[in-house]
Amino acid sequence: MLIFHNPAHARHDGRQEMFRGRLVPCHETPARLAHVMAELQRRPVGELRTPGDADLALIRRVHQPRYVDFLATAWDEWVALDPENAAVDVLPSVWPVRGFRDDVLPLNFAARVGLFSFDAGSPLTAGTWDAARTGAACAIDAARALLAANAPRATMALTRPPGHHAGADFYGGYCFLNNAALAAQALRDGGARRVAVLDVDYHHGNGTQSLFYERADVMTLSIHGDPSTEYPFFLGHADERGAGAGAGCNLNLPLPAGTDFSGWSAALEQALAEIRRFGADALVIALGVDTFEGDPISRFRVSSADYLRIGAAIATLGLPTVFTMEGGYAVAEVGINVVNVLEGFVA
Ligand code: OKP
Ligand code: ZN
Repeated sequence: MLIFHNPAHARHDGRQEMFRGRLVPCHETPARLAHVMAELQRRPVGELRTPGDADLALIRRVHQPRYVDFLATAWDEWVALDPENAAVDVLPSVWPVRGFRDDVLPLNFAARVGLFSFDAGSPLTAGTWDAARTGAACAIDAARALLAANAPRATMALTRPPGHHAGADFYGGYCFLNNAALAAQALRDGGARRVAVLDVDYHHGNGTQSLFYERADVMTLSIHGDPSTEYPFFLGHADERGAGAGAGCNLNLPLPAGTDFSGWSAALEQALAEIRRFGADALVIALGVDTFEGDPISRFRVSSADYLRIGAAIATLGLPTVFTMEGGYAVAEVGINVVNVLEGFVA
């Protein structure tokens, strides 16, 4: 297994996120990835690499160019408004909801922040663009490494910020560039005919779903907390099955809060059966370990040992596989849980 880790990840270090009317410390911290790196030192399940330069042309095909331009310049624009802004992160405060226009690009910076975001929980910081762009490079390189001669069976983009909530032209849910979608598109570009993206993070992968919703060449599947009660609330229901050419190519498996491994693994078996039926020739796993029983912001009951079984079950598909790192906020256990999935997969 080849693991592309993001040497710029710690440059994205949000100070605070909005929660119930207060600014609270961010859950999505550099320490998360440090714990995975430390666990990989103890249990080397793969070879570590750093990525090359990000393929901006590919990023601008998966995401809207005007959104990519916004991310690349947002911090400088923010500080240009007032030099004292450098001590504060960017958070949105106004959004174009139903009835507003989203086809005109506002000149006002705060208005553009709202246009391109969907929550106030995702601070944009001085290093966000560098971290996200380098993370995207990890995902693209991980996909391309899978298609090379003598390719390993699996690769990973070990990165943060995560990606699965980011859509064509919006960020949110701690995500800015959709690493799993970039990996899937790189696999398609490299010759994979049908790609499945299976999202096992606690939260529905709304960005990935929306990016491929009308496409028949990329199937998206997500196992997650029921959006009636769980973030991101406004997408992820079972009746969302894809549209147009992509009809039937999206599968959501929402589960109630409190679901334990027996309930969760039944959904996993259903997702794996769908991937076999679809005839995928490559797989992307959006790997969040916030399904863990000790996760501070999620409500499933998966144990550390269960992650070994999850990795082994995914491996039964026998597909070339790219893992992308998504959520997991029980910081002390995130390394053990991620490496357990990888160890279960390669065993
Ligand atoms: C990102 B990923 C907690 C509020 C929850 C958003 C959760 C984003 C999860 N105070 N805020 O899918 O792990
Ligand atoms: Zn999550």
